[in-house]
Amino acid sequence: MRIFRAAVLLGTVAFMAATSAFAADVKIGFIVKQPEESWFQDEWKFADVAAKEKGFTLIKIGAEDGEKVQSAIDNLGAQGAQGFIICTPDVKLGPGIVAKAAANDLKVMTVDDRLVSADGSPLEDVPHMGISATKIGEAVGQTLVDEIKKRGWDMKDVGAIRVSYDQLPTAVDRVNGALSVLKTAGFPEANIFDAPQAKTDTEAALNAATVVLNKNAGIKKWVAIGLNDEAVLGAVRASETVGITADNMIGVGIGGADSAINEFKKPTATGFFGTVIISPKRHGYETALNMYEWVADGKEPEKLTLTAGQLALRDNYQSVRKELGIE
Ligand code: FCA
Repeated sequence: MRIFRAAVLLGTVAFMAATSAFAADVKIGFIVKQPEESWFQDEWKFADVAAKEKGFTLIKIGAEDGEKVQSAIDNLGAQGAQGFIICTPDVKLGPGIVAKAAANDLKVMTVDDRLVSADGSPLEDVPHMGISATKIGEAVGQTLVDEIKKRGWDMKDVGAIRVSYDQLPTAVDRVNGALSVLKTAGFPEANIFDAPQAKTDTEAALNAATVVLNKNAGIKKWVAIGLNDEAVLGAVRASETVGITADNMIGVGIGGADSAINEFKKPTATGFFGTVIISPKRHGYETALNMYEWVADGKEPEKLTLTAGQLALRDNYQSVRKELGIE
C-alpha cells in the first residue's frame, strides 16, 4: 500500500512538473492597433494578469498598420509562440492575417474589431470577443436624450456631431445605435452632422469636429457621439476651442479607461458628460486565458462573445468601475 501511494505521489509530482514546464513554454502574442490608447493599455494589463496566473509568456506588440501586423506575426512565429490575440488596425486585413497565422502555425483570436473578408462579411471561423456595439450605442443615445430633456433643450435647436470611422463595422454599429435612439425621441435628422475622423484618436476627432462646428456656427447647443471616449473627447475639445461651454455640450463616450476618468477628475465638469464603461478585464484577461486554454488544453474559444457596457457619469464612475472589477 505504501509503495502504491508513493508511486501515485511520484506520478503526481512528475505530472505537475510536466504541466508547469509546458506552461512556461507557452508564448502568446497580444497585438493591438493603438498601444498608446488607454483602453489597449488596460487590455494588456489584464492579459498580463492571466499570464502570471497561468505561467505563460505574454508578448505585447503594437501594430499601427498592415506591414507592422505582418512582421509582428512573423516575429511571434520566430519566437516560438503558439498563438496570438489581435485588435487589427484594419479589419480588411482579415484574410491576410489568417494566412500569416497559418504560415507560422499560430492560433489566432480577435478582440474588439472583428476581421472581415474581401466582401466585408465577418470571418466567422476566427474566435472573436467584441462589445455589443448596437446596444451600447443605444445606451449612449438614451443618455443623451435624458440629458437633453433634463436641460430643457428643444431638439430642433440642438446639433449632433457624429464623429465617424465608417470603415470599422463596430464603429458604425455604435454610432448608429446612438442615433436611432435620438431619432426615435424626435431628434431632427437634419441636425445630425458627420465628422469623419482619419484615425481613431482624439486629435483626429478634434480636427473632424472643428470643421462641423465652424460650418454650423449658428447652432449653440450640441451633443457628441463617436466610437470611443477619444472620439467624443475630440468633439468636446473642439467645442471648447470655439467657445461652447460645458452647459451647452453633452458628449457621451464609450470606454471608461483613463482618458474618460481623467476628464471626470477635473475640478469642474466639462462637456464630456458620461461614458459607457466596457470591460478591458474581460477583453484582456479572458481572451488571454481563452488562448492559453486553446494552446495548452486544445479547448477552442467560443466563436463569438459580445460583452456589455455600463453607463458611468462624473458622480458615479468610481462605483461602476468597482462593480466591474476594473479599479
Ligand atoms: C475599438 C476601438 C477602441 C475600443 C475597442 C473596444 O477597437 O477603437 O477604442 O473601443 O473597440
